[in-house]
Amino acid sequence: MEQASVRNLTSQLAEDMGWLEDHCRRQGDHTSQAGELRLAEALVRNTIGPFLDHQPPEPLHVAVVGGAGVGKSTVANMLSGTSAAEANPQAGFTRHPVAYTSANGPLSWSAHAGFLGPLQRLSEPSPANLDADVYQVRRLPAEAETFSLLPRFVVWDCPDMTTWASSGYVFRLLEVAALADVIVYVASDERYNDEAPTQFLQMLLQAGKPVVCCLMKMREENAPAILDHFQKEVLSKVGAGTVPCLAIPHLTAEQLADPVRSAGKYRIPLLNQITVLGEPPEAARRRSVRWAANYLQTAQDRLLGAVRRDLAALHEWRRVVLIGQVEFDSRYRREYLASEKFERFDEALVRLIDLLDLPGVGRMLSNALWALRTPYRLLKGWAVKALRRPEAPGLPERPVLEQALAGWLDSLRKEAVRRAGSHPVWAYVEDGFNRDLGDLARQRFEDGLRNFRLSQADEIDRTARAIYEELEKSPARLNTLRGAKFGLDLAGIAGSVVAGGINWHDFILVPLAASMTHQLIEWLGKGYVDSQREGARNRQQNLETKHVSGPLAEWLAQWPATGGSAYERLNLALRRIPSGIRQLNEAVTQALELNSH
Ligand SMILES: Nc1nc2c(ncn2[C@@H]2O[C@H](COP(=O)(O)OP(=O)(O)O)[C@@H](O)[C@H]2O)c(=O)[nH]1
Ligand SMILES: [Mg+2]
Repeated sequence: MEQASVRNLTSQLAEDMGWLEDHCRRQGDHTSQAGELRLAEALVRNTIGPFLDHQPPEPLHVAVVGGAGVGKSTVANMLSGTSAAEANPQAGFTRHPVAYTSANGPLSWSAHAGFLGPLQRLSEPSPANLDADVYQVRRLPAEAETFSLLPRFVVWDCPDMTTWASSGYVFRLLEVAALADVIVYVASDERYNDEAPTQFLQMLLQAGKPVVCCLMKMREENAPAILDHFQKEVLSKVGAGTVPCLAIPHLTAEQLADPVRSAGKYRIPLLNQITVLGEPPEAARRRSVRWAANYLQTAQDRLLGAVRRDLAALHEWRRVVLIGQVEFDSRYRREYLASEKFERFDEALVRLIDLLDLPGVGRMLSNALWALRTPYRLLKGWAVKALRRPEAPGLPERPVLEQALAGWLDSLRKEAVRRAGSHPVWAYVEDGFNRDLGDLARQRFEDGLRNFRLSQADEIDRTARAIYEELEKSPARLNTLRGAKFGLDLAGIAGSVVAGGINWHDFILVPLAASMTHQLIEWLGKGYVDSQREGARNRQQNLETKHVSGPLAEWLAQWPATGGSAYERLNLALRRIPSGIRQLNEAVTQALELNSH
């Protein structure tokens, strides 16, 4: 992959995850997922990004983490061989990450674009309790190198792991934890089982970070028991396989003041553990990168799971919209289409019947037959009038559609109000209705209606015309039908003459036969036209769905995720993250292979 596209990929992925993280935090109820997302995005920008950008493996990074007041700064001092970190009895003193590096070491590692994400590097030295999204780098005198991890490692003293909700500095710590090639997890005897730090520890282990544990401040004689207890009660529960654990019993004031000379007994084994994990640096860094990429892949579902509730709510909204659409369509059918006659079809029927009469000489015969049918026609006209049930006049189309729309929008609004407490999507929709969602929907409806009208006029006309045009266009078929009808007429007349001989009965039977054959033809024609009419009704329903209710339903269902809303951004992030993770994994695999040759 090209260098530029690798950079785009990492920054896009980190940005999308960052957006999800903020989204989770805004929702308030899944801050631990926000924490995982933060770790994931920080792995992308602080570990994978620089590696793909060919950053050299040295210096490695070691981060000292743990609960409040457990002795992190004290341990950081042991690692850096100084007392530069402010060990402070006040819990939560360290509010932003502080890096300790050798005066001679390179600083280019901090120059990578996006390094530590939102944390700005402080240019002026400041106390560690400055509470802001910053980090600082303290360069230690060269002598510190003699008895410490410097310059091979940068030592990071971090803010406390207290609670997920704590005023935001937990996220600063995660930024550095993601960067680290080695984690030193510090716990003190009185609080090594605290819930939040244990969760953090578990998360770091899941992310494949090599961890060394330091248990602090116990009485020397209690150390073995406490180490044992910690293994059983904490490490085995978080699924940690073999995590090296060291005890650093309560130090004297003198040891605290000068850990290099006075506390070597505890310090040297700790330095050894970390050095082993960083040897050789290339391998250590490659392992960090491999694990980071694996973690993204395996934790993906859980990471995106944080927003599953949002997706479920959006899905539910869509379902409710579609239920409304079904009701809208069936109201249109019930209240309008079912009673609509489509008069064009009656005209078409008349023309169809007319067509079946013979032209030319045949016309005269037809006229004669027509005359013969006069008594029947008069009788029928009278009967039809007498028997016709008064029909309920159908409502005009527009008011029916308008009422159906009002009903639809009303039910959506009620549903939104009812569910507003269950998920912010519903509150968002309710708010939309309080503003202009109803008006916007009505505008959409009008647009749809206009398109519907255009296609509809055309459609009915065409179907009705097709009824007789088709026949007109095929003279052979027309003539066959005409012949058949005429034949029927004659047969009927001849039949009645034969049956009764020629006498006065014929004045009744012949017109009756002519009328009956005509009625038969009319019925056949009417059946045909009626089936065409029903077909037209169905097509009209489909056109309505296609132009009016369908587009409107789609628009309404999408509405919460459009117009720059949070849900629009959410959808975008959800689309991009999985493919981003896959591509990043491919790039990592490729780069690791290249590197190993
Ligand atoms: N006497 C004594 N005090 C300690 C020991 N470890 C830490 N402390 C003190 O406990 C307090 C908190 O330690 P610190 O390293 O600042 O903890 P942090 O908040 O985790 O960075 C400081 O006042 C330290 O001096 C120890 O082994 N012996
Ligand atoms: Mg501290």
